Amino acid sequence: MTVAQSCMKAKFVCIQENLEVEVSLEIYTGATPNGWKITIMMEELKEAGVKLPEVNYHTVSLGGDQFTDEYTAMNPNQKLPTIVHDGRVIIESCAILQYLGEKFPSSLFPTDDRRWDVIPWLYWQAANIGPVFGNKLSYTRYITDANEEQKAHPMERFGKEALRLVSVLDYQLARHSYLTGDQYTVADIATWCWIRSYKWSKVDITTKPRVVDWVHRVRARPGVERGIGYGVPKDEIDKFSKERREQYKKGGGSIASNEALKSDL
Ligand SMILES: N[C@@H](CCC(=O)N[C@@H](CS)C(=O)NCC(=O)O)C(=O)O
Repeated sequence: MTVAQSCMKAKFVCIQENLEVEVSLEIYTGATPNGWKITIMMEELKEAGVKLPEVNYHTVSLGGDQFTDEYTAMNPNQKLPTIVHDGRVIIESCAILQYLGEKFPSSLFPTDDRRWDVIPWLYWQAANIGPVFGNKLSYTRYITDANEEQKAHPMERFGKEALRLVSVLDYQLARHSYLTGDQYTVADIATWCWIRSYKWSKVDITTKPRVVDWVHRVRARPGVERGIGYGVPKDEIDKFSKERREQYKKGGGSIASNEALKSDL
């Protein structure tokens, strides 16, 4: 189904809401750390026994789907993921996690005052882990339009900051078994999606055994196993093949290059 067709579908079911037809949940995502946050969340909700509406996945290929007029109308930030539910479009992966947590209650997102244990850490992920690990990854693997000398300063800066953030995570894990307490929540999902690929971004978390242990504990969850399988062959979930490394490098390189940076829509 094209983006336009699925938008129409979402609208159609909403119009029928008065007739008590179940509203579907349209998920626009892809095989990337921000994309997997949502596919993991959906699988975790299933694991939690939550009753979900009909869910339709639409893969956003970062070769250009994010820049089409239809996608931009939903997500003017032109990034994945995006969801459409009940006539509402939600952008930003962490806002989507919160939305799903509130709409489909489970232990993944407290609905009482304890949600304030979780929300600040979702913001922390969005404002720190994502951008810093994303930049570290870009300079480590993707950027081809800068030489080693030009890359040295941002590499050091984002590398140091990434390690500092890992030590913040370690501090939290010294006090309880998950990021925000003894309960696994959406904040763990959001943060884990970036930390788990520490080898790809070359951020050495191995000096923090508690963090390594948390990476393994989260990875062992059946919902996580299924969620990170979105868009990836089963035997490449934890280790990219040579071909996939090349494919990610090429795709990442063209997204990360200065040539690709637009200053306007
Ligand atoms: N803050 C956004 C970041 C989303 C983001 O950067 N998504 C990447 C994939 S992981 C993307 O769509 N990149 C495409 C591009 O930059 O053109 C969120 O959390 O949703």
